[in-house]
Amino acid sequence: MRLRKTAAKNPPTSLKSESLEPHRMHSEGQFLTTDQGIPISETDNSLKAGVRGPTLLEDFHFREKMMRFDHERIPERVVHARGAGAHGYFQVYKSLEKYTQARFLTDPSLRTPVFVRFSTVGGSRGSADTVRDVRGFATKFYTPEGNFDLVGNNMPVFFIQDGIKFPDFVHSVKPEPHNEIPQASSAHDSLWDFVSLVPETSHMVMWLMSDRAIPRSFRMMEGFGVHTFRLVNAEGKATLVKFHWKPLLGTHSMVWDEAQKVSGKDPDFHRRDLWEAIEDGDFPEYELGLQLIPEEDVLKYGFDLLDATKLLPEELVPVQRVGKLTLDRNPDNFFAETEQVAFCVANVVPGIDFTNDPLMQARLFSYLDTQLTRLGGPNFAELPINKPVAPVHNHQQDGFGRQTIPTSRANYHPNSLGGGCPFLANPKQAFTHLQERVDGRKIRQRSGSFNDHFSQATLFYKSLSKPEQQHLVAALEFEVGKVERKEIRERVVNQILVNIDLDIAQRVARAVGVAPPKAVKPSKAGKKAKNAVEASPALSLENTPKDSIKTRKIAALVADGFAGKELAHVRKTLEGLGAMVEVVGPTLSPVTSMEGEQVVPHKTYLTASSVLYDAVYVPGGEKSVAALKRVPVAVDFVREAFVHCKALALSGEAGTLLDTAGVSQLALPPPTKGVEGAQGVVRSVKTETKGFSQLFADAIAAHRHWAREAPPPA
Ligand code: HDD
Repeated sequence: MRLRKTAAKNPPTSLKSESLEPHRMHSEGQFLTTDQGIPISETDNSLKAGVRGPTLLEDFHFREKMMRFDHERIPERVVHARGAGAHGYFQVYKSLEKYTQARFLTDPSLRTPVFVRFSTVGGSRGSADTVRDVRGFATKFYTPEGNFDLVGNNMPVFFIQDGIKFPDFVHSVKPEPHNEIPQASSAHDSLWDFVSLVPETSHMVMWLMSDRAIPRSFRMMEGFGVHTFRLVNAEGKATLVKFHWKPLLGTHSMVWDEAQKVSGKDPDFHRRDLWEAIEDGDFPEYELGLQLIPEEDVLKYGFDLLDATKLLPEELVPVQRVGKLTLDRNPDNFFAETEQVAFCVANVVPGIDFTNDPLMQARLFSYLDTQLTRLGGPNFAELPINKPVAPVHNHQQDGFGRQTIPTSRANYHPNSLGGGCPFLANPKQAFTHLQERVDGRKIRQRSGSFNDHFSQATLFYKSLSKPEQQHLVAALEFEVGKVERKEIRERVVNQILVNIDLDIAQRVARAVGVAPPKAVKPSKAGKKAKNAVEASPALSLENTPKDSIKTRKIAALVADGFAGKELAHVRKTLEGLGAMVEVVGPTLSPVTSMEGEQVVPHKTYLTASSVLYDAVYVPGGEKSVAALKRVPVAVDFVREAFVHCKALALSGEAGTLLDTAGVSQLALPPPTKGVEGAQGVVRSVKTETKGFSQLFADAIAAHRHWAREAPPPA
């Protein structure tokens, strides 16, 4: 078993965490009681009339225990039901008072407590983590001026332009209503039916088919506020803003085959990864990035900044990194914190304001409304995890589950009985809605500036590296290939894909049994606007930082007779660089090295799997390698690491495992002297070769080695 670096809970680092302390139940050294505090000395037998007689109604302990159990479940979130949360803090680097009066963005000495919840969108609470989906990235800032919720995703755009279509979109992507199939998957008829009929989904669908939809970790994921918001300074001047989160570990993804296997091997993969990193003291960090745009530039870039299906390329307006978010404490209780946290896009503080993005406007209603059902009434803001650290005083009252005990007789405004309290805040400190001039007729119509649905879908595709493009096409072939109705497949190809890229359309058409289109048809949805950039390198994962192996997990595969000194050396180098090495052996009993030393494996070939690691290492040792070759699941480690393009280090005799795994024909020829690392496979002629560990570390830092990927079928 792996011992975590910090056995005890991290100390509460923030004001919010301290504010939760009175609500925590610490039961160490305490006896059992009922909810009424009555001591209980027997809880295994109900109260009966005779040892073989009926249970008695007066058994209040039984009744309470059963009643509480019967009502443990609450409705799961209608979307984003599966998630994982963490506490932390945010600190701005320098004052942004030029743009905003929000204190958490103007006071660099302030550590603002936060709670973050990451999620998938379509699956139920118990679904797997590594499905192809958008990831939610919702942050609650407990600022001195009240709660600010930045409820974003790991993709910068959205499927639809107007929130009134949200129920339609969500119905189409969720399991189909007649048989509740499939769980947590977009690869089915109703989603693609919707997509084929609603071209505004095109851009986001490209993101959903890209590697961004199968992140390696929540810790290695970007976040986006998606909409254009406003920052407002003390003089009332507004600046348009797009919010970004940039993970300091870089943005990294899995491959589809791996993600599907992880769903079975460890459905909690992302949740566990986040939890363990925080327990280990490897606190996830993200920088807050801002794209600041003058109000008058709202239409400058060939699209409308109020249209949530568009992104603003970083090459046009750079992302300024203004502060850092650190997640440093796991929740004490999943339900009380992660499940009960209630985010709301309408939770803004003075200095931040909305825009007329019709998707955002709908969200301002939906998030408040949904909690009434989910959290059982209007008092959810009083739940400990939702309660602001800023003082709360108002005339709201009563309702199910009220926690606060107002002490004043005056429950209305204005009043004299309560001395006029709570009195109105000074307008300079209060939230003041931006006095935007609005002039228009009531009309159910979309602005013409929202009409171009394809240019940015093309821009996204063109910005990807060749391997990313190949993954995206393969994802389309998989998803559309699962659609049963041919007319839907035809519409996806002929109404959507052909307008994005002819080559994509033709390749997908062939894969899904549809006649390949010949030329790009003019889009019915509107004329293509000219993009201000041809490609945006910032959108490709190829260009993410790849300079560290911090927190990466490496499996060291051993059997009796492995090269012990070599393993110790490689481990020391990798762990010194911040990676985690787990020894994987035949059983959990000690394994003996060729030098006679014993090592206790962390996992076995059965309990671990290549897909759960970033890289695989097999030390030399004739006897050990021969034993590994006899165990198919051990050989699978090498085969899968190779096929998934992960760093692979095989020293001495271990190099021959590539033959056993059946991938040697895809690998470069073995080295004839010393050590060699090509395409992420590091091999040496003998064990204990100089430079072996460092070459391996470099290969792990590169994340994946796509040159090894099998070429697409001709
Ligand atoms: Fe939403 C949850 C993100 C559009 C309605 N949404 C939810 C969560 C995230 C997002 C991260 C989970 C929050 C949590 O962890 O508790 N949603 C987005 C983004 C969108 C978006 C980035 C587009 C830019 N959402 C959107 C629209 C509507 C909703 C247009 C409705 C008009 N979203 C909801 C919801 C949820 C929700 C139904 C489910 C549970 C909840 O709010 O608290 O109200």
